[in-house]
Amino acid sequence: MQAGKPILYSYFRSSCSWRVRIALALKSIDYEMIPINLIKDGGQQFSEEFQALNPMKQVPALKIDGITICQSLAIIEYLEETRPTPRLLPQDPKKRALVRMISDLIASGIQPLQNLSVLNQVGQENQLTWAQKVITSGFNALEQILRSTAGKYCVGDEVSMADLCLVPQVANAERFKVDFTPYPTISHINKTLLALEAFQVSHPCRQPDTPPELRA
Ligand SMILES: N[C@@H](CCC(=O)N[C@@H](CS)C(=O)NCC(=O)O)C(=O)O
Repeated sequence: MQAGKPILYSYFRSSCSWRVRIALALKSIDYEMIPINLIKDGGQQFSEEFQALNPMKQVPALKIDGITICQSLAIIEYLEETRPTPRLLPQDPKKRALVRMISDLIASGIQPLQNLSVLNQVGQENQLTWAQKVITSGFNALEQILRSTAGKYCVGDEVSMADLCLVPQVANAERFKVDFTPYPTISHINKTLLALEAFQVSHPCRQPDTPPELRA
């Protein structure tokens, strides 16, 4: 088994990488970051070296405890099982199911439809309309669900994996200029979460690979 710090392969703007950065921050796990620039050099995710780590050619990937884990939710679940404090999945099985349901809604039902490789397929002139359409469709469902599950956060009053998915997806929606008027619950939870330190230190505007013009 490998000793030493975990290594996160991340891109500042990647919403899936941000999910994991929040988990690492909440659980106070010290780590090294290796930036993978998804644009530069035609996309560093396509390099042979990176493909050896993640054959899906996507970030994030986390080297930890002698293994490499890809897929942000699998990474978060591993961190949860090996470093359980603070909890990101509620103890109650019903709440746990709701957290996984919301996480999957975003991670399977929204983000993959508007990721970089899909946007490249739909063509430059259609990208904005396409991204708005898929995010709006997902957010319409999410807003309705959150009205019954939310307290302070997505499910009740404890920060959970669902919140780690929500905030980065809202940032994507903002980048694509989605109208938030129909989403008061999503907006309110997002604002509450962004006030927490773990969400701030992991924010795309504060990463080692954030370009100077996007730093805040
Ligand atoms: N299901 C994966 C999705 C990973 C993913 O889509 N990563 C994006 C950045 S958020 C990526 O690396 N895209 C590169 C590309 O599309 O070429 C996860 O949750 O980790």
